[in-house]
Amino acid sequence: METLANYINGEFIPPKSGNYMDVYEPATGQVYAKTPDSNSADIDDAVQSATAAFETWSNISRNERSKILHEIANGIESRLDEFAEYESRDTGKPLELAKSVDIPRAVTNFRFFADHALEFETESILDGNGSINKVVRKPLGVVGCISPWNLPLYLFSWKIAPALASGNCVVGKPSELTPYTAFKLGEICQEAGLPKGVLNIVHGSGQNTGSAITSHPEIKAISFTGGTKTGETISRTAAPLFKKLSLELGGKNPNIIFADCDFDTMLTSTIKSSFSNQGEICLCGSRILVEDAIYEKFRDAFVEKTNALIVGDPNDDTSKLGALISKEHLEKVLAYVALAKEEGGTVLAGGKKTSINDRCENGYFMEPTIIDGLSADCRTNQEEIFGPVVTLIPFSTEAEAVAIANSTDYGLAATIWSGNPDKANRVADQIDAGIVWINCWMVRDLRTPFGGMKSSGVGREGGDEALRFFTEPKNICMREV
Ligand code: TXE
Repeated sequence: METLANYINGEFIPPKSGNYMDVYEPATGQVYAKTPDSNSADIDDAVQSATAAFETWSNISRNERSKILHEIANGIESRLDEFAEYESRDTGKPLELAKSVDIPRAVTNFRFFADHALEFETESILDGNGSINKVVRKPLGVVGCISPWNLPLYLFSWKIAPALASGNCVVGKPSELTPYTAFKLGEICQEAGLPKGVLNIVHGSGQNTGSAITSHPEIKAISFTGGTKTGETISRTAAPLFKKLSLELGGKNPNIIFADCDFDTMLTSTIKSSFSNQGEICLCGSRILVEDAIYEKFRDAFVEKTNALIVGDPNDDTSKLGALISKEHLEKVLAYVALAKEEGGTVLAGGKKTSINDRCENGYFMEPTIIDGLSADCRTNQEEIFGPVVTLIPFSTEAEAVAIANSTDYGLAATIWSGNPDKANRVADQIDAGIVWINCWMVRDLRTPFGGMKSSGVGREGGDEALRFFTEPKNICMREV
């Protein structure tokens, strides 16, 4: 059994406490590795090495930093298949998805910020009365990046790349459920010539390692993606220390389907937005609002397509859904199906745990599930499930669709399907969500702001927003002499 190590000051080292946690392969239910459960002593070491590296890293040219980030991207890309296998083993997601989405996107994250940081300009503001304001931005120092298990390297790199590109040194923690690609990223950094201490990857639980990061006085900012409750806990710890906070939290995203949409395109996309990555993407649409006029037509076609999706061994090319992340998470998602039934819902497809033969017989698999007949305000329609479960909700007017869409505490993303651009834009304007897609889903230009409103988060990632977050502005106002 493999034993993972922390990557601190450019070296792989064991946790000081000697404590480890089991790492499970969700598709088999078997433990395949041990990962450190680091504590504040390890975080102290990581912060010390990051602090020591900061002066050099923040002062080398942007071009130099950019070159090294490109080398990291190249390093991951040259081992893409291998990294995809690690990611699929850790998460239970289909290997094909890890190969086509997760790892390529991690490569793109490093490349994008390597280039984007070069274009991030100092602003100049002339006041017309003889003075000029120059807004310069400096890196913060040592920053903390904490990421979840659903898109492990994709989301880890989405934070680390802008932090490093703008001159910060990082103490990063991947989810304890999916540590492997972050562990291997240390090798890539060594090969890419990233100076020691610039990126430190410390493994462990949220309770021990995560909280040691958020409470460390020398860590100037926390960029976090994960559950809303964890976001609350982190805010409570970090706010009194005046840390900058970027929180990307949960969602309960509505898909609003109008009768005048391109039905076939909408249906194909809705299958993806419901069940990609077993529904474990914060951007998945979990409440499908359908205009009365096409409700039955949509329901029947959607059920038929969903029943045709193959849940199977992540290593099989035919598998569209793999295993859920953990036994506990599978039980949580199944409990929501039971709750939906109690709340009066009808399960139209799926709803059960499913068994896969041979090596996957103890894996955490579940059928893609569709439920209808629930009120918009019941718990099933209000709480984040984060699994392959969607509900159907009919609506009759635009105003009703908007009211239902906005009726949860969340406000991450929404999708609108309509052949009428005026109507679609009018509705988009009224939806409380950080990201609204019209006639598409998951189309991302990395320059655009990414994040949620309400309980879905604070702040935005992506493009300039990320570089602003990881830098401190200073306004220098000079009067002409
Ligand atoms: O997230 P956690 P989990 C949602 C989804 C899911 C729920 C729980 O609803 O069911 O969150 O998932 C670290 N201080 N999303 O348990 O616990 C933890 O170790 C500092 C939405 O994985 O929030 C991990 O590295 N750190 C989401 C990271 O936080 C702490 C993606 C996320 O873990 C900590 C994943 C603490 N006190 C889950 N406690 C999305 N929006 O993409 C935990 N962590």
